[in-house]
Amino acid sequence: MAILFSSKTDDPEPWRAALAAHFEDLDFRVWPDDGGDPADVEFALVWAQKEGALKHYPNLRAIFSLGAGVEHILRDSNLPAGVPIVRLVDAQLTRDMTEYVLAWVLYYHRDHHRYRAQQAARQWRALPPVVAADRQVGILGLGELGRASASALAGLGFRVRGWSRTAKEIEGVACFDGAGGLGEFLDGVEILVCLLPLTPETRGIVDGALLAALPAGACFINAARGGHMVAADLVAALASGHIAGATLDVFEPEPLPAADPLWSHPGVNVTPHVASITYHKTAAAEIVEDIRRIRDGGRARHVVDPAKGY
Ligand code: NDP
Ligand code: OXD
Repeated sequence: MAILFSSKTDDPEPWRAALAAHFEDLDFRVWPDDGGDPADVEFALVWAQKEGALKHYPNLRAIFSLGAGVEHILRDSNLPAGVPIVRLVDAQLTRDMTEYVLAWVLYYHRDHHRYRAQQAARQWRALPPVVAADRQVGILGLGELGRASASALAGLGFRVRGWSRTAKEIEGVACFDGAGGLGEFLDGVEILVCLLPLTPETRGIVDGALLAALPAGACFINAARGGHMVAADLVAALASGHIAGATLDVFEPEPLPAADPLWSHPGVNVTPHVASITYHKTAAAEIVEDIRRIRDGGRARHVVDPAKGY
């Protein structure tokens, strides 16, 4: 069975090894030196493929994203028509994202951003504590990742609210939906976490107006995509003191250029797109399950709706 691998950033070898453990007849081809007859290729595993590259495979049955996001596939205006695009849903990916969100929410909740500033000034001063039950955390996006983070935070006793496109019911989480529900969702959110997919609707959503709707001293964690955030608006909100801190894992462009002022901003923590990293073994097992379903005449489980963009 021929599988095409195409990624500018991922090493193909661990994927080859992980898939070879499941398929004895694996013919693993790495774009562009894919060799052989393109007509043999049934499946593609991709991260930000070259525009139009997938059109050269007439018998492609599914395109798998190497991660949860799919905007890196959908930005290609020359995709083969009718071939399902499948996003990655993997329990390990979800666990890792939950850890990242918990770590940084706790950082802000326990005032580590303020203690860091106090340390720089050699200032020994205990800040008045706020208990989790009095802390309002908001999650933009209640999908696989957002829902798990929201539930974990609720389990720690935080007041949690979440926002999604369609209505949700999640135990311990106040749910808001749609453009009409955004204002009510934001009201009183002291720590805001972005876990939305990047789509034409969500690009630039975290702008000056959204940040202004948060209470003074709020903090922001972006573990989704750099394109969700208007960086200049965030820097202005930090400068005014309205936003007290930001943790950013994702940027546009990536890597974050060395000259970007965000690197040295005292109110910003930068991580290099590591909130949740795809593990070859667990991810390959999910992809293999879908390949088996398709080959048995069924459908992959997490097919993207190109019209929605996620
Ligand atoms: P899902 O597709 O499972 O969930 C997306 C959520 O966003 C859904 O709740 C959806 O609403 C909501 N949503 C989408 N569009 C809108 C909108 N216009 N208005 C309101 N809500 C909206 O995605 P995942 O949870 O699996 O992943 C989310 C994103 O996290 C990925 O797309 C990726 O960009 C990012 N990511 C980042 C990583 C990192 O290391 N930094 C690692 C993995 C993922 P509804 O439920 O109603 O459809
Ligand atoms: C993903 C990512 O989308 O790692 O999975 O960003």
